[in-house]
Amino acid sequence: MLESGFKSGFVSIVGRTNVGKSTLLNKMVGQKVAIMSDKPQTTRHKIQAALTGDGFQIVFLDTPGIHKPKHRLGEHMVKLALNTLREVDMVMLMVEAAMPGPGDRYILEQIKHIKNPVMLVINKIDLVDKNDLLAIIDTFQKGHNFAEIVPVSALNGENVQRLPEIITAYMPEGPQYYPDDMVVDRPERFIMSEIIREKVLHLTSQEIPHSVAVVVDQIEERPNDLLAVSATIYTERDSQKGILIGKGGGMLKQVGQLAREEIEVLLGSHIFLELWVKVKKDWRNRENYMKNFGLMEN
Ligand SMILES: Nc1nc2c(ncn2[C@@H]2O[C@H](COP(=O)(O)OP(=O)(O)OP(=O)(O)O)[C@@H](O)[C@H]2O)c(=O)[nH]1
Ligand SMILES: [Mg+2]
Repeated sequence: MLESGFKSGFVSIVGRTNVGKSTLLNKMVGQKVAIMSDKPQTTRHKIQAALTGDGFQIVFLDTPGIHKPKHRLGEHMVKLALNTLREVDMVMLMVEAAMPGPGDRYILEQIKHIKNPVMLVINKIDLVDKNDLLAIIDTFQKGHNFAEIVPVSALNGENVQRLPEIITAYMPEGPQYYPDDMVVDRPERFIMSEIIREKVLHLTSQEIPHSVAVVVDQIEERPNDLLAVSATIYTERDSQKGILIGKGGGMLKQVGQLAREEIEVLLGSHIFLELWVKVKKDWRNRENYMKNFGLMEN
């Protein structure tokens, strides 16, 4: 329904990997809709989440971090992110509070011809002192004609509450795209698989976080409000499978326990979580696997 005066639109959050895009999105919409980690290339999908307020609705797009891809999956992720630039009413370019590097310059080049407003969000200001921040703002300002520049800390929330009002000023009049009670465009099955992947990212290192995909195979309702969930963690090599299972199954147990606890809070039901680990060699270069794992559209 188009109410007169109602403002709405789409805002894509883009930037290098690990700058804090998903952390900011979660903070803005007030719930965890996207997983976060200190490992690069955490986000693999384009996730939409709505922030609805009095007279406005902003639909944010969380996107994979822009990086130099080393395989087909990476290429696809970067394309997903860059393709949003022209789909949205406003671009939110996120950088870290540091002098621009080659990665930032590449992205500035990509947004050069964007007609819609681009807002620069300088994140992680909790890590720099104010004088350095002024020099950083000054340098970025010379790199593009930004509609707005807002320094924030997505982690501690500094300045985050100012964003909706600033963004809404740039939104056109439009309909409410999402109902009031709908925040994220992804089903529970997707969110469960992401939570499991997040626990793997937190508990493992080096190549393992990147080589993992998670698919929820089955969700079955059992008596007494119990949900039995069965999921498979795919990885690329036998050695990685060994590490993921761990000594005496210890690693898998830890992943399962942390994921189960979070899914239980999310769904408010008791969860019986069964995890499997399988090897699909070189899956990140094979589109049929990427499609099967829900990482690419058919
Ligand atoms: N100190 C500090 N750390 C932050 C802040 N925002 C995010 N982080 C941390 O930065 C890391 C990356 O955060 P994510 O939100 O996963 O980053 P992302 O940009 O979505 O990363 P990709 O999905 O890989 O592109 C995590 O360890 C966060 O806790 C911040 O404001 N301050
Ligand atoms: Mg992310």
